[in-house]
Amino acid sequence: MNYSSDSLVRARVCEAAQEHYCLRFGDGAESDAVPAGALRWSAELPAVGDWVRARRADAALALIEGVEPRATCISRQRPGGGQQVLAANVDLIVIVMGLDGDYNLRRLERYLVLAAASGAEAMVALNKLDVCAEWPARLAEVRAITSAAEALSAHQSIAPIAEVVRGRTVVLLGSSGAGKSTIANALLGESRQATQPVRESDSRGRHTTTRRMLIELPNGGALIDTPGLRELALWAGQNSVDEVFDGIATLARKCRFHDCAHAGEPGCAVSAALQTGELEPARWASYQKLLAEARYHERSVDQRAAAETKRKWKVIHKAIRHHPKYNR
Ligand SMILES: Nc1nc2c(ncn2[C@@H]2O[C@H](COP(=O)(O)OP(=O)(O)OP(=O)(O)O)[C@@H](O)[C@H]2O)c(=O)[nH]1
Ligand SMILES: [Mg+2]
Ligand SMILES: [Zn+2]
Repeated sequence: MNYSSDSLVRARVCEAAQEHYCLRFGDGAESDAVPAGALRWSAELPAVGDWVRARRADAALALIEGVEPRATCISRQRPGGGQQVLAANVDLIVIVMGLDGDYNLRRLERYLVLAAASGAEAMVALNKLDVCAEWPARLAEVRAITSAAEALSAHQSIAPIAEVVRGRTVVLLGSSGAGKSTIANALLGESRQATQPVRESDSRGRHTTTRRMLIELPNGGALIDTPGLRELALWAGQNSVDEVFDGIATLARKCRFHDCAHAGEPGCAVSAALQTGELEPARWASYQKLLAEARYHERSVDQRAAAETKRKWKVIHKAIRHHPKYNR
């Protein structure tokens, strides 16, 4: 076997699911892959979009030896707790939301916070304008939350997003049935990804896409289609929330007391804005909810880090105690 370093090649992870990986190499070849021993025990397992160093054991299998540092990283809290990296090294996150029953500004805000924490740029694609006569009003509503938003019908034309996507690594995020795979197919110019009609009663999708997959785009760049997420617990700090709710964060700093709890204190700018209607109660509630979640996340990450440091030192101390030099 050849262990020389020049047999290590750079590759990109195009699929990552439970110990099974698929890599794409510079020459366009794809191969199944498994993490090498050392990597298997590290916390940082590769995610879709990662750049890795791999050794091609044979034509059918590669060994992943290391993961390159990530330029951006989209994470959520795994339903059972802990970090789940949804995609790495993404330039642009396209949050896809249907203009049918899927339309929900509060959920959109949650996606925006997740995007803000990732380091990637984000835009909103309001899909299915063909089934929603009041789409211009809804687009205006979304643009009041984030300026980077376009309305389109993936069945008619993807022109509104085709330009921003060109040449970059793009991930499509959104609920099941929002039309992510339909948009992916339109961008690819072929029906590669399976799609399925949504339930008529409530526009809910049928979780058609089951794996996150990176697909090369014909004009350069890459596209990651993802399964619709049922849950989206934040893996983000307070900064990301304040970034998305920029106006509210600024407003709250105008309260008379710097530690104002916005609960009826005199000179509270938030209460005043709620009273005049300048601040929508639902948006204020959404901000508070996400901020509380982000605070909780920050605390739990701190605790986890402290526990991890303690564990590491325990291992080191034990190793030192058992080292022959100290047992002479
Ligand atoms: N009317 C209309 N239907 C659309 C549009 N875009 C997608 N659809 C339909 O919406 C349904 C769901 O689309 P998919 O692309 O499968 O949705 P998805 O987001 O990939 O869903 P999951 O893979 O389950 O996460 C399909 O029947 C699509 O044909 C659109 O612009 N207008
Ligand atoms: Mg899909
Ligand atoms: Zn206040």
